Amino acid sequence: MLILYGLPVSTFSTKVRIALHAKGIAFEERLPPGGYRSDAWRAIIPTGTIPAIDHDGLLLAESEAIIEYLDEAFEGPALLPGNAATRARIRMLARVHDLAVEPAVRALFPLIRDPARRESLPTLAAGIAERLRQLAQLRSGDPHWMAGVAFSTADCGFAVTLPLAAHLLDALGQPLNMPASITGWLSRSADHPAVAAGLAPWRPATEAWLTQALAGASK
Ligand SMILES: N[C@@H](CCC(=O)N[C@@H](CS)C(=O)NCC(=O)O)C(=O)O
Repeated sequence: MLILYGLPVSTFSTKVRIALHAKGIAFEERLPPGGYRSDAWRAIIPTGTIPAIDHDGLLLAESEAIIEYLDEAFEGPALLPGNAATRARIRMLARVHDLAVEPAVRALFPLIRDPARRESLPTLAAGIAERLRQLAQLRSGDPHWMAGVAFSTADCGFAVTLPLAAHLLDALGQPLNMPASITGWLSRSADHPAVAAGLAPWRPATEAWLTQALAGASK
C-alpha cells in the first residue's frame, strides 16, 4: 500500500496527488503525524515538509523525487514520456514551477492575512505575470500540455498553482494577466480527470482557508 502524507490545502501535496491519479496508483492519504514542521514529523521526514510517501517502507520527500519514483516504479501512463530532449524540457518546466512560479504565488499568502501588507500587491501581481510570460515563452513550441503532446510531471504542479494564483488574486481584487497560451492550457488542465480528482480535496480546503484568513484579516 502506498501512503501519501499531505494536507488537502497543500500545493505540493496536491501536485503529487494529481500525479498519483494520473498514474492510476491506489493510495491512502494521511495527515503528517503531529503536523508538518512538528518534531514528530521531523523524526520521520527531517525537513519537516509535506508531501512525503511511504511505499512499502520506502520513505521519500520532495515532490519531484516522489513523482519520478512513482513513474519508474509503477505501470501506467508515463509522467516523463518521450525522448531525452522532451524529458529534459519536462524537467526544466517542472523546476520552473517549483523554483520560480510557485514561490511568486506563495508570496501572496501574507497579504491574504494582513491588509497592511497589501501595498505590495501590484508588485507581486506583476511578478507573477512576468513569471507566466516567461513560462509561455519557454513552452512556446508546446501547444497542448506544458512540455509536449503528453500530460507529464511538468503539468502536475501548474495544475494547482495557477488556479491558486487566479483565486488569490481574485480574492484580493487584482486581475491576473495570463498569456493566452497559458489560459488555454489551464482550461485543458481543468478537464483532465487526474487534475479534477487531485483538486477535489484541495478546492474546499483552499476555500475554507481563504474564507477564514480573510475573515481574520477584516477584524
Ligand atoms: N521542495 C518541496 C517543497 C514542499 C513544500 O514547501 N511544502 C510545504 C507545504 S505545500 C511545506 O511543507 N511547508 C513547510 C515548511 O517549508 O517548513 C517539494 O517539492 O516537496
